[in-house]
Amino acid sequence: MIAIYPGSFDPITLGHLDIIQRGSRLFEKVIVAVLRNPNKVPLFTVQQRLEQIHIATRHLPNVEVDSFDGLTVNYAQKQHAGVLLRGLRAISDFEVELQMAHTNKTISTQIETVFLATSNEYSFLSSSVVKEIARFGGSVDHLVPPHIALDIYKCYNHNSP
Ligand code: COD
Repeated sequence: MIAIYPGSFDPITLGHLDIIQRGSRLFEKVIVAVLRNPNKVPLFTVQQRLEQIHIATRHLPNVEVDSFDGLTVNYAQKQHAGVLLRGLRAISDFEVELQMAHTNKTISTQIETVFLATSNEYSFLSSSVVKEIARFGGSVDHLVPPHIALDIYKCYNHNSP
């Protein structure tokens, strides 16, 4: 079974990578799919995010990286995927994710959403938290892979604190 792990990944964090790693043990193939979203101004371009994720997942042979636009379920069908993989950190995630899963079910009954609970050590972690810490000069070395930390420091014009 092929699983799509869709998201913004701006940038990808150790929390996302934990879900990818664990998902790669459950599914034949996991496609990490970055949404090309014209309505959001991201920190990193889609191309930069694809490269960041590619480097961060290159040790996982059954993980691929791609970008998409439009509806996630349409993209999943095009890739012959049966599952959308999502991560859950808290009740607040659950509410949003459940609504998204139900919405997606109304568009395609053939795609199932599978949730993996966050690992304890990443339960607080989000791309927004990473950006906020870096914006105010803090270290994100413990939150993202080293090559992504460097990209982030470059964006905010500071070196590793
Ligand atoms: N631990 C575990 N899981 C985590 C962690 C963590 N620390 N951090 C994030 N996650 C999970 C998130 O809960 C999510 O499941 C996934 O990782 C990706 O997170 P983000 O924030 O990078 O991406 P999102 O949630 O913004 O992505 C939203 C989509 C792009 C998937 C969604 O907007 C979408 O499908 N858009 C396309 C249009 C569409 O199909 N709409 C219909 C559905 S409503």
